[in-house]
Amino acid sequence: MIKSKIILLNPIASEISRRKGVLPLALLSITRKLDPEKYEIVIVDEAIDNFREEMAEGALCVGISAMIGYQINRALKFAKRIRKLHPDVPLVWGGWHPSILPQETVANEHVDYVVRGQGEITFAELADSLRENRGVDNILGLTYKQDGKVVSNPDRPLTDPNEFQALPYHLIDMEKYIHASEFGARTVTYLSSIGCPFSCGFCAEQVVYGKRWLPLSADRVISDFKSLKEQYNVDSIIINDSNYFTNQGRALEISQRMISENINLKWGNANGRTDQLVAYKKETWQMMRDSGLQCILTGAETYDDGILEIINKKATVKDTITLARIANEYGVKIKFSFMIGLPVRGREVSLEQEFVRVVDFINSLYKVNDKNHFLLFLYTPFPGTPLFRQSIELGYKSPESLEEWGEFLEGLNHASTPWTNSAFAEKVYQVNFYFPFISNSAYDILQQYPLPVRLLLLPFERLLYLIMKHRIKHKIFNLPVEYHAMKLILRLLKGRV
Ligand code: B12
Ligand code: SF4
Repeated sequence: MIKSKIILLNPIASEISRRKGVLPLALLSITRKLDPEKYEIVIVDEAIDNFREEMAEGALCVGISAMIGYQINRALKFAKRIRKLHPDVPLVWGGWHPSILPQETVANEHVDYVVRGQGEITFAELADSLRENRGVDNILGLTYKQDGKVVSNPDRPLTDPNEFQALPYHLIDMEKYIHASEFGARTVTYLSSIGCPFSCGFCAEQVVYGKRWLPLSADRVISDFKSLKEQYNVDSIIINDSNYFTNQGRALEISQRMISENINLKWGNANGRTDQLVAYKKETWQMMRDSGLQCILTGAETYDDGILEIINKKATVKDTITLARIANEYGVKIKFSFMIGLPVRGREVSLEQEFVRVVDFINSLYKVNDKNHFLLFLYTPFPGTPLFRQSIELGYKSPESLEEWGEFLEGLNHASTPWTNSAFAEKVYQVNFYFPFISNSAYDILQQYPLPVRLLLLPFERLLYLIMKHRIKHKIFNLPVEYHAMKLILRLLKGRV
């Protein structure tokens, strides 16, 4: 049987994906229902590989993954180059942004099809239809152009991810992705569940996975961990799930089996909710810690229960404080993420006051465990979410075309809403920049850099710690000489670390 060539492109999503070799999990996933007898699959990851448009010569289609911001920008650049040289090769877009705004995405001349949401089956059906020259009107979850009009077929119900085979890692050069991290010398990323049953007002999860949470079974996770260890000798795993801890029974079983089956992997950055984690039993915390859990990522979001209600968080400030205490008891670090500048109607507290209160709250959490880590983001409205609609009502002007969505988020120190401004955005960015240095785990974080860079940074680490700690503690942010110097050094090092 003659094989049809399919090119799958992962444009870089930000400078982070370029540096750390984030696995192209989405592209690996969507190959799983393609018949290997019929298709030759080429995965091209911009962070690792050199894409040349000649590669698309004779391809059945090119699949492109896109999340909001920079990845769209890069995706469009590739799509334009391919279209120019191979105008007959269909361009199929998938991922978060096309799933949230499929009609607007397909309206672009460099997009022929949009695969909405979970892509495995829809993409395989589309590939079969293209190969056999069949129509696509019966393919669920597909949006496309027909006779100059945009057509959206009905949604595809979600498929239990346990029905899909393990990821075909052999399609990529894993050695290029295994990287040193704060958790180990050979770290990879992994996904153990899709979706999230909650509906926080700022989060796009509910739009793409409809408040469903579908986990891989403990059995499957353990078998995947074992094969990652055996085949690739990894020593640590970064969990990319949106909500790893939704089912306590599963989390406990995975940890118990990691211990009883001697898996010996460090794992971390798993996302969890404060309210769910504080309800976990002592036994589960112990097992998770003993199985190698290093660090949990959680959305604390704010210092105020009223704001938590506005954003439909369904968790309280008390949950945040309790989680900091519990995790500290078990020696697990927490990365607390906060956001500031939400679209609040009839705002009673000024942004400056909100800023001071957030920093005060963060200072109080440092006292619980000074190894904790914090992230502070200026709120950015994401399409499809309830707070996006509220932001529009409050005067926010959103990007409209795909090109504009690609420019969106350029530089995170950028104020996108009318109730913030660039000086305030810069201050938020400055504080966010300080956090890794003052977490008292800066040494662990430094481990991911090559030795020469570590040697260069280490002597300054303590000095920066003292200056930045003083600034955060007393909220003095003017004349930030060290901030600008560090930014300059990091810019110079970019591409070399
Ligand atoms: C790893 C990650 C990143 C990596 C990059 C990943 C990459 N692709 O290179 C980094 C760290 C760089 C990153 C950055 C950002 N990210 Co991010 N990220 C993730 C994370 C945690 C995992 C992505 C992943 O691999 N998922 C696993 C795969 C299997 O799932 P999937 O992507 O949904 O893929 C399925 C379908 O979407 C579809 N599909 C996907 N691609 C394609 C392509 C084709 C051709 C087809 C047919 C189908 C298809 O099929 C797949 C299998 O079913 C997700 C959360 C999550 N759980 O998914 C957030 C997530 C995607 N990120 C998000 C956000 C908001 C960001 C940032 C904007 C954050 C910020 N404030 O800076 C930045 C964007 C960069 C910028 N500043 O411009 C949002 C999405 C927002 C949106 N509307 O697009 C998510 C969903 C987090 C969230 N819950 O809010 N991110
Ligand atoms: S809990 Fe996290 S993933 Fe779930 S809706 Fe809220 S922010 Fe999104």
